[in-house]
Amino acid sequence: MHRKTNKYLQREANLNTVHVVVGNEACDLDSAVSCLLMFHIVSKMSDEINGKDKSRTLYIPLLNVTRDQLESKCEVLWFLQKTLNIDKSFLTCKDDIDWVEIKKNGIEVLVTLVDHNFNEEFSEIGRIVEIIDHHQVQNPQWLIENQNSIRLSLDTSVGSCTTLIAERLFYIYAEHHVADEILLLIYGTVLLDTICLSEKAKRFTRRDVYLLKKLDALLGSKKPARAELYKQLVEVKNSARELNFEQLMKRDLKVFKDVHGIRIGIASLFGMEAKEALGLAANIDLDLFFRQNNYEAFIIMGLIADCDHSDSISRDLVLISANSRLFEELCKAFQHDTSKLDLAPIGSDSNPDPEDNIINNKRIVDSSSIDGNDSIHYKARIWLQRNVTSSRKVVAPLVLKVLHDGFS
Ligand SMILES: [Mn+2]
Repeated sequence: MHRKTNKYLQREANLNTVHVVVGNEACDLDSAVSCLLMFHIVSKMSDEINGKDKSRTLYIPLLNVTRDQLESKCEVLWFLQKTLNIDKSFLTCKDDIDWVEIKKNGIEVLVTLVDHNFNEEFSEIGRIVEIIDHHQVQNPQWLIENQNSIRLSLDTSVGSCTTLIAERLFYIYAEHHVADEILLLIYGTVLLDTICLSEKAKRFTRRDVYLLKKLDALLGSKKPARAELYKQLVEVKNSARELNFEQLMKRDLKVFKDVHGIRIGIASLFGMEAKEALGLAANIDLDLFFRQNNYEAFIIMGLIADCDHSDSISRDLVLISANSRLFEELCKAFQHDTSKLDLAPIGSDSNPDPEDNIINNKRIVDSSSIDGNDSIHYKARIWLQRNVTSSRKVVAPLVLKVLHDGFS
């Protein structure tokens, strides 16, 4: 049995319910902090509502990554340590829990999703009772079917899911009863997600701005210098530059799939161009990367932001696939006028098929069997993304639509 499952079950002998609060699979700072704050809120609310019965429900804040993957979430580990003095051994990861063991004795599992609104894995593990999120609805059909049993708080315009959860925290507690350490945790998370309220990136609404103002007032002399804290967080987030291509891609990754199990990964980079990452891809066995992860296509989103001086933001986008039909459909979707991306291809513009020769992973072609026709031919296309306000929240629905409409 897993160490943590064992510990939980021993501590709660009369357990009849486990309520797990789950963040999204990218496990970025917003997701991790949303998870911890929401855990605090639901367990606190339940104490007040259920009173004597509380000992029968166990609450677990669960980071939606394995312990191995947690290592690469540098800014999450750093900021939790810095603000709350929480060490990674206090955090619970996916592989710390053995759900079969927990459910053995008829224990019911309830699930709250934060910072995402669809989770196949946890729909099977338990019953989803609440969603609090700022992404586009990923599976509208499922949400409609379950709308009566799920409490839903969704605001897709807000920069940070933590903003929504902080508002609820302040609603439950008198504002001045929230510890400074928690206020700082919220502060940094919202700053990072809104790109320090950059006007150019426009990843915020009045709700985020209002929240930061409120935090300033509550923290008084302890309020952080925004640009400085933001810069620190970005530096830590990028501190693991020696990561190889696969580790780099996994740092902030979401995977989407269709009903047939076709998988497309979207990696989001911060402080690095997708073009640069593509350079790293040329040095690895790309086919192995695709096969091991079962990807049919892979997308990299780059972001360079300098909020210190010029408030300059640049974004680029890379698409890689060996499936030409899927490649074409995704290109069409991304390049369409309505995509909100405003893409300009980079590379050899004069070449009618610029994507053909960008990667062309030499190792695969060269090392293929005597019959060269068997080699898998990967195509890559790089664009400058002129609409810098569009993040993965914009790209993901386009990808899902291509998957949903079917491309083969
Ligand atoms: Mn988020």
